[in-house]
Amino acid sequence: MRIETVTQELSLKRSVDSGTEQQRAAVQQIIRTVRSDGDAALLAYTRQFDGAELSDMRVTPEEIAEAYQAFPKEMAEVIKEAAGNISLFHQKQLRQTWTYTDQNGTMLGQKMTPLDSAGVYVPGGTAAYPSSVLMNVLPAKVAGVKRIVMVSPPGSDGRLPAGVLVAADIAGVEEIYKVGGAQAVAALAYGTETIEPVDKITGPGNIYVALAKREVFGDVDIDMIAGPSEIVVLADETAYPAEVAADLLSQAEHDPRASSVLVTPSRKLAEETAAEVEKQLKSLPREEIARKAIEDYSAIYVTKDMQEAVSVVNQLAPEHLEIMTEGALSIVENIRHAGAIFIGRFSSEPIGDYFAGPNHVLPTNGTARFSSPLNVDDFMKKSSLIMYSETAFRENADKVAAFARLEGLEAHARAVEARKEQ
Ligand code: HSO
Ligand code: ZN
Repeated sequence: MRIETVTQELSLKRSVDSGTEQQRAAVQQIIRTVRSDGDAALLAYTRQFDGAELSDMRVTPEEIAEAYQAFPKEMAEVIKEAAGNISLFHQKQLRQTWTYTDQNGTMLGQKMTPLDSAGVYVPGGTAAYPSSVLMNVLPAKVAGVKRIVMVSPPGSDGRLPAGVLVAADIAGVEEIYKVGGAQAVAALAYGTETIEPVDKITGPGNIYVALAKREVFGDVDIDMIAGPSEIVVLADETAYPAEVAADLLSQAEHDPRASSVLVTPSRKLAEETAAEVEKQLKSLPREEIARKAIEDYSAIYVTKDMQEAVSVVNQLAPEHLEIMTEGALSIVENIRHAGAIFIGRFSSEPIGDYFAGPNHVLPTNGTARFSSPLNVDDFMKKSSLIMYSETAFRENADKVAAFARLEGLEAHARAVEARKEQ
């Protein structure tokens, strides 16, 4: 693993895939076809892209029962426990409607309403993570979204993975369709004979899914477009190299373009961690993926002190930050940009990926500078409430009418004055 002394510019590259012109055109074509041909288009694309011959995309209660049969009982229990932790954490985020009344008797406020419906995309293949099902569905559940739809591309046998179905059932999803890719996004956005449209689409996917989400945005809401996973470990000489290396590799194994970074003022830790990464890589089942991520998108930065290390972290604005230093908690106040902050030796990132409760859908690629983890607010909207009292109205009507005339909007001014006369 590359060790560098921090100078002015950080050399780290991160990867954003914004797709080619050709991919964009293909996605637009798929969306058009789904809009015109509905279910027939979905079934044809599923045959073409997933090699599955379906007559109905709906997942039946029998399929859910079969999934439970095929899935280890004790793992279903673990998923249930994780779901409980995730729900509890997200309940804390729930905002209530609020109002206040001033001494003039005017009432102002903000009314919270869950979205009517949300669609969750679950990728196929090896990235069909039951944990991501929980992380996308449960905030919507806690928000009070009534209709939650899940879509996912079937294997060539026409089935979805048992773990995904079990997680969806535990999270309370009642509508699941075996369809993926840009065609699934189009169906969620515009509807077909079988699939009613939704108000918001969340969940990760390949480049076609990402491009399709961008395309339908505006007609429906979408979540962020996630890039490859990233971890930054901020550590000093008190950290254990074997643990730091294991954590770096835990995210490197996600994607050949994942980014794992150690920032430390300790050259000794840097060198020992680099050696550990090499050693541990050799025994990983996903060695090839992790090695690419480590070679191409990862680095160890040695800084002159902890203050410089913190400044590097803020520059990186990582998706995940682990702090393994003396007095780790006291460093948190100096961290300005990170999607999730894991504090201390026992908060290894996978604890958060699966179980602790906070969401694992986080801003990547430096977007933690301005965005937040997926949360309950993403599935709710606010309406402002204005109930002006007569006293307040009479006191302020002239000011408002004058403001309207300043903007050349006479009808606005008269709407106010119409009431003044009575
Ligand atoms: N670290 C990933 C989430 C994940 N990890 C799912 C395992 N499964 C992005 O936060
Ligand atoms: Zn992970």
